[in-house]
Amino acid sequence: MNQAEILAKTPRVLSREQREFYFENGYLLLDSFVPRRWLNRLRAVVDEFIEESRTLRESDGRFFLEPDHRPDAPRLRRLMSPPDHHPVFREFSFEGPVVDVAEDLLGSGVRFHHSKLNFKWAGGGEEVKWHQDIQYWPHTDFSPLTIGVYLEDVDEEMGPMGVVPGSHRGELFDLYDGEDRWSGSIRDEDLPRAGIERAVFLEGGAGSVTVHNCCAVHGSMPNRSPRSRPLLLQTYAGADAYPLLTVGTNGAGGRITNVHLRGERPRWMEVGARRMPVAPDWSKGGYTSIFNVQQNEGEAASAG
Ligand SMILES: O=C(O)CCC(=O)C(=O)O
Repeated sequence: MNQAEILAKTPRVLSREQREFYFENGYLLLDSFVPRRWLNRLRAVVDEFIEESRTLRESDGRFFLEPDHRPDAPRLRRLMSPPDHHPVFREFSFEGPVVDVAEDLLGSGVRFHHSKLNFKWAGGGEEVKWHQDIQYWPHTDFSPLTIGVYLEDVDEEMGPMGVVPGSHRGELFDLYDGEDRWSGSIRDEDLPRAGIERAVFLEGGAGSVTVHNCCAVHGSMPNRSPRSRPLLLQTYAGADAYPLLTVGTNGAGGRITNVHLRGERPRWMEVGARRMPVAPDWSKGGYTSIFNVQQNEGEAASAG
């Protein structure tokens, strides 16, 4: 869907100015957007996970720990794919108020791609170097966006999300280093072209929401404060944007990925500037063979 088509739709929660700001700048900040009721539920679950992490000595499939994590002093980098691990996270990512934000910015259809909870722990939680996201999980278009929710108040000392305004319309940088290894960050020699001196750091009270487009240059400083900065991130794409398998982290995220949440499931996609009708999604089963389909035999033949 193009921007004019998106703007022509009646929004659920965002004003026209907010939508136009996002299209122009590639990011948005919604101060204290998530209601207290939701925040309390999310924080209670996060506390359970922090308690559970005390038993761990090293990172596992769920938790990424900082090197000096200890049972009596947990230090977490990230909880991977929260919706895989707790129904409250799943409910939030699939039905929470952030899905309305995604719909207002993407148009009629919304597909959930993945989620993660970055803790940026008190007293040294690490920086996230300048990067763009689309190189990590390429899609058939550039609609994907990531919506972050600060679970606590976040000020300048705590390493808030920083975004370079307008960078989503600029260069897509090489995230390999000079020796052809994936570094996941923009090379030092390319940074002068990335405009990071213009970066805007998105501070906000608990429940504030950050949105950044998959092409926006973004990153964050270390957390130098004595307070942790839990940021719950979820990525959504337009329903007609498809993740490209066999590149990046597509397919390697969580168990729950590529869930169609809102709008009609499109019967077509656009690739290489050509529009083509596509078969239903049988990736989770139900397909038998071309013979069954063409002879219209059995339920599977008409699945989808
Ligand atoms: O946690 C942050 O400050 C930034 C996170 C981010 O950009 C990422 O995980 O891709």
